[in-house]
Amino acid sequence: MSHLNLRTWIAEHGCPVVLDGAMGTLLQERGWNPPALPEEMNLTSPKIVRDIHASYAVAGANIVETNSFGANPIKLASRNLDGKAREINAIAASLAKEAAGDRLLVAGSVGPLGSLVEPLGELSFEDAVSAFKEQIAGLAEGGADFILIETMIDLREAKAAVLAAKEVAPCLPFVVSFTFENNGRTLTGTPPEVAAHWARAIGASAVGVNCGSGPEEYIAVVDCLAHHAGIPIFVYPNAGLPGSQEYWDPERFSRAGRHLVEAGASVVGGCCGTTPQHIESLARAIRTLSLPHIKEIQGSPLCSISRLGLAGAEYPLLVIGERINVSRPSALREEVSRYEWNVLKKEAREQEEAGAHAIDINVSLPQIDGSRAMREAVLAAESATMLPLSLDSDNMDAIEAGLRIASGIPLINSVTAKGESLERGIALAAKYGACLVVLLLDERGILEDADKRISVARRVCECADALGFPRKRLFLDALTLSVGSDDNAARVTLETVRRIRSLGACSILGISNVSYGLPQRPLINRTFLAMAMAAGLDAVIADPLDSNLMETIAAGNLLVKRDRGASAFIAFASRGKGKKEEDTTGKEAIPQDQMLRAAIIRGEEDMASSLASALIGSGMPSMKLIDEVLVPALNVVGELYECGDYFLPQLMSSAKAAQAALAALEEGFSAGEKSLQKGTIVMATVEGDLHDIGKNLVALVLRSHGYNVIDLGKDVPLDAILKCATDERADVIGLSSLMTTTTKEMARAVSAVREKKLPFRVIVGGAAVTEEFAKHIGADGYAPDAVGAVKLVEALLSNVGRGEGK
Ligand code: B1M
Repeated sequence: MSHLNLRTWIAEHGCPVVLDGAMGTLLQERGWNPPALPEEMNLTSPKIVRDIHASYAVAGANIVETNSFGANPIKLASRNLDGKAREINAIAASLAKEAAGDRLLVAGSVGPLGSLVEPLGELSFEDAVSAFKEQIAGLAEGGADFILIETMIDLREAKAAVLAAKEVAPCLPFVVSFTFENNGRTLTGTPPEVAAHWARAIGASAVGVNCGSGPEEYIAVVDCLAHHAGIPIFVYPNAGLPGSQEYWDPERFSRAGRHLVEAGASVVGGCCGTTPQHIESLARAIRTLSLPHIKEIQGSPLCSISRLGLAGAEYPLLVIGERINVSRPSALREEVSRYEWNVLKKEAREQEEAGAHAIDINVSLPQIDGSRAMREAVLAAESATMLPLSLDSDNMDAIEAGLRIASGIPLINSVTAKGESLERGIALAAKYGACLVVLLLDERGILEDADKRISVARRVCECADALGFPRKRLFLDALTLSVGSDDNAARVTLETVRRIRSLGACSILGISNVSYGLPQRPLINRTFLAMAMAAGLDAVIADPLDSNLMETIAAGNLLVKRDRGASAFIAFASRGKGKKEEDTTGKEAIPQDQMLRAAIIRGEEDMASSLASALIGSGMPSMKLIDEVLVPALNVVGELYECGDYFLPQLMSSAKAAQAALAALEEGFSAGEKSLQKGTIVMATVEGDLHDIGKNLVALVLRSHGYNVIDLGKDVPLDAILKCATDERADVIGLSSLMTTTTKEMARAVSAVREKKLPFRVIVGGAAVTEEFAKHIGADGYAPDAVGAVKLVEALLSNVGRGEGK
């Protein structure tokens, strides 16, 4: 196996490196036909694949990518080729290697699996890792020089691919490249700064951006990556937006390539729509430019899928919320002992709202499986908050279980400076791209003076250096002891904090111990915190719901010059004012319908379900609840998504909460005229469309009015709908669509029914459909909502002898 140092290779190249261009279009020109997968050509037409690589080499590419983008066992299964995944990848790599010779590098291409990973989709994280492992093992076997994990939109899926690479091909460097939308984020909400910090932390040799809507859109993305990555940047955009316009010609593409290098890219190539001509022109255009300087990174990063929190001298004190801790009896502890997570989610949400920058999770109870608990707790917390997580346990197996699944850069809390504990902590943090809290105590226990604690700190830093782990990702805990039992305790801690800065690591403290055994603890705690901030404290583990403490932090940041222009303090002060006004007027209980609305918007499934049941129980008519609470709440979610405040994960959480509320309504509806059998309706959301909440609702209400409704679900092909309607001798086909792109399926359905002279009426509805559209496609009717659908069906069926003659 190769021991390439990709960063050095790029640096020694002397000028920007040229990556090759698209493969699919060229394969299509030479005989590849879907539904066969392009990667099948590795088996059936190896010469064609090799020739394409060679044409890119001739064009001036310095790196060629294997024809293996979708050659993972999950995608290959659609062609019954999953058993050949390793072989197809090995051949892909060897074909590229043959064309590349010794002069060029071969990048082993690894694209998304084609199934979303939990919790966005059904695929388990470990199944994703296994699928990637098979692919990467093949690429390594065939001689790829490095692994290029590309077109990633979900940080968790990218992490599965990275872990697979580390586990099956530990000697191969890897690069992770993301696809960003025009709003500057991936579809799941990751911005470039998070992608950049995460890729570096998890050990990528470079971070990249590829595909997308064209080179110009990526200039700002590359600029942002360059500020945050600290590693080289790959960029290989499409030659314009696929489908919507003609692809760009080579000249225009290569001009944009120059701008991408100027923005900070070290490696430039092409994605969809690019050809050897584009690459030749690009190579000519960028060869004369200098390699961009790689900027030194500021701050120590923690991040979630969408938020970055930086710690360090230039940044506000990083507040890690401490409330999710089962060490004391509480409702949280009760729930955690049953692996239930409602209180945990609530605590996570409340701490985020109170201004925490990260959330600590301690769910270690002796009677439960620590690894399972940590894993489930991480997923639950991530569904409730957008903040990075701190995984708190003395059980390293539990920490590792959490680290595997956590997205972004979490914090490990904590290890000691004792040899084995420290080394395992650093190894875990390096493998999973985490930061690490190290308590400054060693085999001798807690040391009583600052000199001794700093000598431990120095040893920790040297150990990290020796293992190649950056000091920036160490959070050294100077240890807080009670001034009640030792009046020198706080001074020693503060002095230790002051001196940690010079070691290039971060300092961190939990503060509440300082007042143990004394009266007026909150006063002592926040005074101590203010003094620690003056001494240069970078991060604190504290209760963000303690408003006095948060006030001290806001003012402290301002006073120690960690709040430029006082903007954070002013924002904090105005928020506080609003809150106080709210507090005086908000004494009455919030009405349950408003709580349900909020629960759906926040994606609180259990809460939505119990509130919906309670509202129905208190006599609220189901339709009123749907029309006045559920639908408006989802409309707010849609608006939040549209304006970029929500991303796919939040959209999905809200959808699940709405479904839970709907399920709670179902019982009330089933008391309807179920037995009447007034006619048969086949319902479906059309092919390509995954929205089914509205369709489920229409089906529910029709059923409650005595119709026999056969619900085929979502994303249903037209053939299946027609077959079912025929088999079931349906009276009506009801189609739902929420995407402008999928309404054309409705037109196809109406045409098919008319052409085949089938005896069904077709009615349509859904947010993307209008009365005019229904008329235009010749549908038998349109309904704006569920009640409208019942009226429509009743009108349609009262005009004919229903079911007769069938
Ligand atoms: Co998506 N989504 N979504 N989404 N989603 C919309 C529809 C969107 C408008 C959001 C936005 O950008 N503002 C937008 C579509 C833009 C467009 O094409 N014009 C959108 C997008 C872009 C997407 C994705 C592409 C996001 C992405 O991946 N980047 C993706 C597409 C996936 C796909 O379908 N291929 C996607 C995914 C999802 C989730 C899976 C996360 C989730 C759906 C989960 C599920 O349904 N199981 C989701 C959700 C929840 C929404 C919003 C927020 C809410 C939809 C909803 O359930 N509304 C939605 C924004 C919005 O609508 N405000 C949005 C409540 C529901 C009761 O209303 O379905 O209209 P509705 O049904 C009504 C009436 O229309 C009528 O009766 C119902 C009751 O009054 N009705 C009928 C419905 N069907 C009928 C049939 C009839 C008669 C009446 O006769 C047969």
